[in-house]
Amino acid sequence: MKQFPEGFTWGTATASYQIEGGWNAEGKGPSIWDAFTQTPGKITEGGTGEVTCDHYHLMEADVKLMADMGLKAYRFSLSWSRIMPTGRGGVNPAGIAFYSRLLDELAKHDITPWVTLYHWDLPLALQLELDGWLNPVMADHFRDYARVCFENFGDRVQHWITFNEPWVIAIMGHNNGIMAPGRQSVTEPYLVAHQLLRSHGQAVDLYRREFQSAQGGQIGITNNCDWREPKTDSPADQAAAQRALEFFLGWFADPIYLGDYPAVMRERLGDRLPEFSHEDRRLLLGSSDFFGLNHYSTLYAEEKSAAEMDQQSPYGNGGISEDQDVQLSMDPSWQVTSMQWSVVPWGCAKLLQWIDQRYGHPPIVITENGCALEDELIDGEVHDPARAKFITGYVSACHDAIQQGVDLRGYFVWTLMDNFEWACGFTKRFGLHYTDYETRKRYPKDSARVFAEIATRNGVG
Ligand code: PNW
Repeated sequence: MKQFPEGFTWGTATASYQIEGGWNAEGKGPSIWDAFTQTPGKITEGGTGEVTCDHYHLMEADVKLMADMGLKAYRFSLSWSRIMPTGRGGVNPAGIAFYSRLLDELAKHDITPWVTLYHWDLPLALQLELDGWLNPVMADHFRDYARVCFENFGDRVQHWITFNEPWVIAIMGHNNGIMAPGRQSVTEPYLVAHQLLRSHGQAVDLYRREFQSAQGGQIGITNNCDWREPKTDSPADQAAAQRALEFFLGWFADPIYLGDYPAVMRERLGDRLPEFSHEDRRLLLGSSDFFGLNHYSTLYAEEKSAAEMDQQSPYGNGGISEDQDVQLSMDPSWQVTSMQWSVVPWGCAKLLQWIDQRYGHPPIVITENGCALEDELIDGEVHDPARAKFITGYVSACHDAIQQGVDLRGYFVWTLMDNFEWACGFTKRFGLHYTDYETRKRYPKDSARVFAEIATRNGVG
C-alpha cells in the first residue's frame, strides 16, 4: 500500500454541458455547444447534450450516488447561460437556485465542491454579438459573471477554477474547429488564448480584492497538457520536446508564473502573439493559488520542419504544428484507450516534475485524469481490469512524483458518470467511440448559419 500525504484530495469531475441536459429548461439561454451540436456533421452520430445524464433533473439522486460511493470531493462546472441567459445583464433565478441546491446537497453529504466557472459552454449571444473570446471586452463580461457566482455561491465554495483547458478552447475551438465554435484559423487561437488569460486575471483580481478575505477560498486555473518525450536523445529531439511543452502548457502557465509567454513562442510567432499590457501582466503574475492540471496521455516528439512532416496524426498535435516544427508519434508498444490516447503512466510523473521545476514548486492538483474504455456488464457488474490498471498506473506515478518532492495535493478522476463526450458524442454505456474526424470533414465547416437560426428561435442576437 502506498501512502499519500494527509489531507490529499481524492475526487471525481464533470462538466455542465456534458451531464446536465435541461438545455432550455427554466430560463436557460443557449450556449455555443447547443448550437454546435445541432449543426449537422459536427458530432459523431449526431449526439447532443440536450438530455445527456439529465443531471439537471436528477441532481439529488446523483449526489446520493456520490455519497454512497464515499466521495469526498466533487469538481463540476457552472453553465454561464443557465445563470445569465445572454451572458450579460439579467440573471436567471432558476439557474442560481439549481446550483444553490446542488451546493447545499453536497454540504449535507460532506462532499467538498470544486467549482469551475467556465468549461466551454459560452452563452451563444456572446458568440453572435461579440465574436466570443476574440473580443477583448469579454474580460469585463467574464468578470461580471464571476461576480454573480462569487456573490451567490462563494459562501459555500472554497475552491474556484476560472477556466477549464484554455488550450482546448483555443486550438480545438479556433484552429482545427473540432469543438465549438468550430472555427479554423491560424491566427485566432493566439488571440483567443490572450483574451482567456486576461479574463482569468480579471476574475482572480476581483475575487482577491472583494471576496477572498471574507469567504476564505482559493482560486486557480486548470490547464491540460500531455507529456512530450524526446523520440531520441539527440539535442534536436530534446529541444523539440521542450518546445512542444512550451507551446502546449507554457503558453498558458508562463504568463501566470513567469510573467510572459515563452520566449520560443515570441521568436516563432512574432506579432501573431499579442503583447500583454502592463496592467494585464500585473494581474496575471501569481494569479493561481494552485496549479490545476488535466493530464491524459504521452507522445514522442521529434524535430521536423512543417514541410517534412508525415501526415498529421489523428490524435492532435498539441498546438499549431506548423509553428513548432515538431513531429509527434506513438510507440507501437504503448496501449491506447478507445479515444486512441496512449497509456503511459511514467509520462505523468515526468510532466509533474517538469511543472515543479519550471514554475518553482507550486502546489499542483490533477483536476482530471482517466480513460475511455469499453467494458462489459457480466452478471450486472462492470469488469474493467484495463481501467483499474490505468488508474493504478497513473496514481502510482503521482505517488512517485510526490516521493521525488513534487507538491501534488489532489487527484480527480474523469469522470463521475458516463456523459456526452463533446465531438465524440455518445457512446455505449461505458465506452467511447473513437472520434470520426473523417465523416465530420465532409460536412460544412461554418456553423454561423445554424448559430443564427438557433439564436432567432431563442430570441437572442
Ligand atoms: C478534457 N486533447 O478534454 C475535458 O476537460 C473533458 O471535458 C473531457 O471529457 C475529457 O478531457 C476527455 O476528453 C480534452 O486533445 C480534450 O489533448 C482534448 C484534449 C485534452 C482534453
